[in-house]
Amino acid sequence: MAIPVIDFSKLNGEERAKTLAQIANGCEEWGFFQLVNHGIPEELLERVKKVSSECYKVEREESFKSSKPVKLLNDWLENKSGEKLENLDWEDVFLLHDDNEWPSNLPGFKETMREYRSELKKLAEKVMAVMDENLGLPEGYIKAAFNGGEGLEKAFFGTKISHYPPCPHPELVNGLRAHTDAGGVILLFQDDQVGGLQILKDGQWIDVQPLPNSIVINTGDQIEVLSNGRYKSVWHRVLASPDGNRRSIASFYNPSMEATIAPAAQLVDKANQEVEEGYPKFVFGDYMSVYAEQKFLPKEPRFQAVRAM
Ligand SMILES: O=C(O)CCC(=O)C(=O)O
Ligand SMILES: [Fe+2]
Repeated sequence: MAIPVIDFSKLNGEERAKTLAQIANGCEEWGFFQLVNHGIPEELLERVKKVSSECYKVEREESFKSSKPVKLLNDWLENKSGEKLENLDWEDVFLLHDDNEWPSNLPGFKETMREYRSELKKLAEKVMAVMDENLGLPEGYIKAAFNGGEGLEKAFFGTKISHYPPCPHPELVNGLRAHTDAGGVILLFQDDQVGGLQILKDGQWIDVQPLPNSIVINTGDQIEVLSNGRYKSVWHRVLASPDGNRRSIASFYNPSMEATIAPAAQLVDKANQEVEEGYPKFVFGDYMSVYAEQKFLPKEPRFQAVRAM
């Protein structure tokens, strides 16, 4: 079993209807799918791989050796206390967004990542427009919902560069613990060779197979709420591996912290609304406060907690 691979270029031709249906199926049945022929130039993707790997080697690899996961694993091995190291991720992470200080001084890093982020943001908006269409919402609905509205902060587009260095004891620790993503639409550019990302599908963990230069799309908790449960955010995790340094670059199109998120009125069945307690309506910043404490737990208590806020 493998997650769907969809040719995004077919959206603009005779196979548009079929491609829309494939994306609808990816959203409804999987929560994860891979796009090929997505329009991001290969040459740019090659540069992104090069600068992010160089950045890790030159600026980060050495300090990973004295990082928290390495220390905790070593302590554990000395003391042999407890079971698996449950509260730990074997990863090196840093974040890029529009107005951050650039975390790397490497030649070409800033220019390349700026260009990449601008392309990915456009791709995210195209994917969101497809979701609007598939859900029967007016064009631009999701984007507008993620923008805070007049006078409020705009939607947030962030990029997280992760490396999962080789781990001497992958049976004791996760690369990244299982979770669903908090935000909107996530676009992942994962390693060509080193796997490890898995999603939970019908009770089974299945691999998100590496496919060079594809972009993996998944939907977060906010798309689940907005779509009134049509598109569920799906559990995923990254396994640590004994060899290979896995690179992954996740970009997320999230609501503004000030945006109010609720199921789209068009998708709420009025007849059932009175008997069933559906998804809550809340301010995204409040959701993130809950998520910060409960990221690795099921999402339902998070929905309950923001309902009560
Ligand atoms: O590194 C990956 O492949 C997945 C990262 C992820 O799930 C996340 O950042 O939320
Ligand atoms: Fe995630």
